[in-house]
Amino acid sequence: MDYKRHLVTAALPYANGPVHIGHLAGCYLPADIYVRYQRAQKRDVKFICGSDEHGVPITIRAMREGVTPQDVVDKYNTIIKDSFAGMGISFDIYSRTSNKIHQETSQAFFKKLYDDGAFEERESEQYYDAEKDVFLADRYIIGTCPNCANPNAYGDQCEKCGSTLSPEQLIEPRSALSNSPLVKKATTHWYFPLNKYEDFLKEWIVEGKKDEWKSNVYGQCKSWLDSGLQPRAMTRDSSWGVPVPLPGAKGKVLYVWFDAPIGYISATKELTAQWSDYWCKEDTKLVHFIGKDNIVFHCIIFPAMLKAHGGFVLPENVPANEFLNIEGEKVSTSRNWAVWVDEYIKDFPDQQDALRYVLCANAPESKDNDFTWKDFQDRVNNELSAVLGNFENRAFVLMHKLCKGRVPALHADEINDMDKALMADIRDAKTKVENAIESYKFREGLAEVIDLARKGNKYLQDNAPWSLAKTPELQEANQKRIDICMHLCLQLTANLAILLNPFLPFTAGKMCKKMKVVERMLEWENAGRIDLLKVNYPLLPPELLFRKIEDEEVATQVQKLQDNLKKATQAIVENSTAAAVKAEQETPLAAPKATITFDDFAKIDLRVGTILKAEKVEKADKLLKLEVDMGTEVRTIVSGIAMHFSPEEIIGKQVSVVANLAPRKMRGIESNGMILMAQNADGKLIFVSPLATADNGSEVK
Ligand code: B3M
Ligand code: ZN
Repeated sequence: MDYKRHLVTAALPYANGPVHIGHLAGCYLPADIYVRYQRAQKRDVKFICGSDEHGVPITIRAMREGVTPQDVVDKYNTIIKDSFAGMGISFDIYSRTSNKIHQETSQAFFKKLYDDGAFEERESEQYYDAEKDVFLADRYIIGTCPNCANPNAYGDQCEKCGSTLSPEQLIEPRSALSNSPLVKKATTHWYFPLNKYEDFLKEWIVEGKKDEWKSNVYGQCKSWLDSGLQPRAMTRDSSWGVPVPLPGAKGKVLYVWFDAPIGYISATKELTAQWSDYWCKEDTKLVHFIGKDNIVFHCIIFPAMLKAHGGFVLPENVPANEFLNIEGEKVSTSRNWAVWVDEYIKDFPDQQDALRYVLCANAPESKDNDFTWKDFQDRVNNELSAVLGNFENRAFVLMHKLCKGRVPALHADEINDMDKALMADIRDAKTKVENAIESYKFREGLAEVIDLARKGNKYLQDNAPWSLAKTPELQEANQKRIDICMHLCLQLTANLAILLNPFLPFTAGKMCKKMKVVERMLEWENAGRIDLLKVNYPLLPPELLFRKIEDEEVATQVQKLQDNLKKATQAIVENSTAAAVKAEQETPLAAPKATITFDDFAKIDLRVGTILKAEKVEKADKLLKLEVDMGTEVRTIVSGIAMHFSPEEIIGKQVSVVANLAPRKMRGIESNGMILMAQNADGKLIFVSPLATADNGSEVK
């Protein structure tokens, strides 16, 4: 299809905390690269984002900080917006879902579905705080843990023994808001029958997008659809959110995942009077950039909503990325295990492109990836600086030394095969980078640009113009060859600026300044040309594009991560409200896995065991060596939980063990089995333990 316009959205971050580099790598950076490329192609493109200011995550943060939800969103909206701007993420609009236009747009959307009879109204019993006159989300409910008698367990989890709970299991549940006992009360909500859209979704995704969407995205959608969709409540009992626009719906708001994606529409309205061209005309290419935890909402729920409403285009693609871990550990906001973008900007002023480079070169495009500060240093120093920066610098230095600071002539009649090969490389690079970006393979695109710089270095090395000018006489005799070589190197430099621009816009801008060309040169159609710089044109003196990252900087950052983790962990232990905030995301749903047969399941020998001993494994931060009583024997099991638990706190714990896992050596220790763990969205691990003491060695089935 020949698209007339492009509408690109990036997930609206919850305004309940700053953004970290995992957010950048997973969503905002690829979106920005894509959009900058489209702009360079002079295509009509709008880049939409904004803060997601509703939902439980916001109200919890407010409770934790002892302020109003409005205070929370005002604070973090500013921090997030500045972080994006600081990193050169070039949204056409960064809006907020608390804006009036969004309230109106999402209410009108809901009302249309309601009037069309698209919802099912259902009544259910839910916990209610009579004193505060509110229904309570699980995390606002406190009571005594049925397992360990901790009197301050939460409705979804006991912090003391780590067990996962539901409010029904708590003994004497009470409200975290008023401390008063809870009652059950009937409440009515509007459910969106996703099951009715299964056929439409199957045809559209399973049949239509198989070869187009990334396999991680397609696979998750297919799993959801294969396991069958259920009606989902699109309203909540809360005082924070977009009020349900129906008479008699007092105290009810739209479910945050109903209103948030509509935020893309509201923000477009705010941006341009032509918003409906972008949302309603079939020749718009709509692309949602998101992280993998948002796939179901963008590929299944929102499209079904758009379909039910009618009149909107559906996303052409949803290139979701996987997650970026930090130093081998999952990012955790509550444990403060993250590299925050606002802090990076403070710690590394003017180094935006260094981070953009590393996050793109190491982007979690098809699997979870790891960010380490050492790798950051290596990539900046050994790739960005040593390959690209070095080539550009040599071209400038030599041009000043051997060509009087001016662009020398090409002498087209005297070019040789090596020159021709380089010219072909310049032309080919355009197509390669273009194809990679158009198919959302940003790592590949960036690697092609670096590869072109590498070819430039090799060409310089092979031609060695400095050796042709060892004496004034020699230089005079060789000047033509020197000119050709430097001419091509400078044209290559100009090409690098164009190709780099979507990825590293700050660097491309600097290169333009040094070449004294206007930024219009960066238009994509100019890539591949070797007449971008005019002969005899004087260029500015050389100046390094990148600085090296020092060992001390790496050490400081690694230390900072450890210090943050320590402080946050202490705060969680000391302050029980902070603990309530563990799961700060609104229902991060892991996709169901493919169906297995009973026989598949029966192959796993699951047993209960008790941890008798636990000790750290030398030179392995993450590993604990455990001795586990399995009833008939004591097993050694090496488990990657050392960042989550101290050895002392887990001794005596009963756990579930995969007992017939093939032995594996880790750090020289043979591990005989695996301990089962639940993992929260924020990365926290919880033991999967029997609710009452079981015999060691008893089978779990
Ligand atoms: N705020 C979840 C998240 O930040 C959610 C995205 C909304 S996109 C419409 O991961
Ligand atoms: Zn407990």
